[in-house]
Amino acid sequence: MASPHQLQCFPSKPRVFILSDISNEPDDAESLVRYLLYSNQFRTEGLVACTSTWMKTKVCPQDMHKIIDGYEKVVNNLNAHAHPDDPYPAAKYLRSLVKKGAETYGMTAVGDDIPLSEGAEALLERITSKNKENDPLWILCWGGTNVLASALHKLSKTHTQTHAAKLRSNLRIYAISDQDDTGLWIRTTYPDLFYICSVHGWNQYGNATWTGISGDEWYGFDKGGPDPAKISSQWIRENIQIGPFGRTYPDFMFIPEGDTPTFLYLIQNGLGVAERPEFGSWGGRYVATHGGASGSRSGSGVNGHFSDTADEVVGLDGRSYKSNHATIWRWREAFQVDFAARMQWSLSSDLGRANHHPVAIVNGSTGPAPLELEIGAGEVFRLDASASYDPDPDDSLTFKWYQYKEPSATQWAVQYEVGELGIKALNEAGSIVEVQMPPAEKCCVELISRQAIAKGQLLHLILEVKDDGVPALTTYRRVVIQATNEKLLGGGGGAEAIGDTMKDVIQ
Ligand SMILES: [Ca+2]
Ligand SMILES: [Ca+2]
Repeated sequence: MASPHQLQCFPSKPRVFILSDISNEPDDAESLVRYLLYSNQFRTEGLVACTSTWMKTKVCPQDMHKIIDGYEKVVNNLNAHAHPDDPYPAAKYLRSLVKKGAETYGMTAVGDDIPLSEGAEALLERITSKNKENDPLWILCWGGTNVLASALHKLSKTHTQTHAAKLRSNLRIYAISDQDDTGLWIRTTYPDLFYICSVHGWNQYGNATWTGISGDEWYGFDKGGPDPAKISSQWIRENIQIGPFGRTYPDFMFIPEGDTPTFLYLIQNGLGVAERPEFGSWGGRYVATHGGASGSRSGSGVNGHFSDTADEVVGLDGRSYKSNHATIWRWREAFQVDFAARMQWSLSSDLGRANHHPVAIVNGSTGPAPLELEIGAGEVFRLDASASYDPDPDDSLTFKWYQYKEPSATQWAVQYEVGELGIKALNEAGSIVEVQMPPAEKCCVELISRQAIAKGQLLHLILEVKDDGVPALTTYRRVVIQATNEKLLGGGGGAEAIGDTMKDVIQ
């Protein structure tokens, strides 16, 4: 049987504050159920029931309480499957976080003479509270954003401009589209805010990245690509709506769990890097909407808005799909199975009766943060994940390495821009590989001028370590490789030569 000390652990935990229009339809309740199964890897600091365009005049905190009541019945079981350093929060603590947002629509809750709702007070308190490590506060917006808008308005009225900007620089927002009129107001009033949000015509959610979680059939995109099997009512009934906690997961009306990508984005599985939306994760991939360097940071004086981009993924039918939705549905099998495994934890405290995640170790390094390397263009290097292990003694592991090209690109035509990493397995298990860097002319030249540069592309290699437990779980490790080119090789033949060519034609 697994030793609890061998289980995955989380040395740091993102601070999370959730705003949810729970009970406008069943999907926020579903998302909260899933969220609580991951709550031992977060520091949850707020659960506020809010309005949205779908529910304009009431809020439903009582439905958060119902889910927490279900959670209370299983939290001891969940703790048996968690590393002793990372226990699940007590139900009593979670209940203390539940507050009401304004019971009014959008901007009618925002203004000099309008008192803050108790939810907005709680959020403002978290925004202004000292936190020793200065860790960012992630505000996950599952409905309208007037709780956030009113807190930010109050912040700017009660603090100097500089201090308010400094406090805003510590906020990270992931909003599920704009669901009232405050989203646009927030982004235009405080353009420095780090704000992940798909932007599209009002209520045109089929265009939004987040619908990639489960919306392909309902919205009719990418038909034939994503596998609908693990989002079907039957699969949910058999794998999720089980036991005292799973039974709090309601049947879906439109699509299940539209809001879940906000925290899939933060899950510490080794895939995503929260500060870098363009790197991609279970919660999708987003890029800065302004020009300039990728990885724009809140408070840096530039626009902090991140929005849609695309990944090219081979679908269920073997065809290639390139869409914003694919940045999420490409991971569906893994994140659904992960959810199902955790629901199994809620049923029993017996470690032998459920599966637990592999622990991925690459070149002696473990943990969810990426392994960062600097390697010269054209060079060959080795990655060794053979020390990876599974806490369940009977499980064996498989290793899959692949390049994630899109995060390295600065534009849509990834195939013309990003150099190829050659990957060769050095042992039968595939746990040790040799990696060949692209030549300097592919990874260390300016895109248009083709001038050689000393620091070129940031290349991304993903390792998936998968066990053979039931259901089979995956842990990732991202290797981020800065391509270097000290001797400035590989340049030439770029745009500066275009003028010469034209002259030739004229002569
Ligand atoms: Ca919602
Ligand atoms: Ca396992």
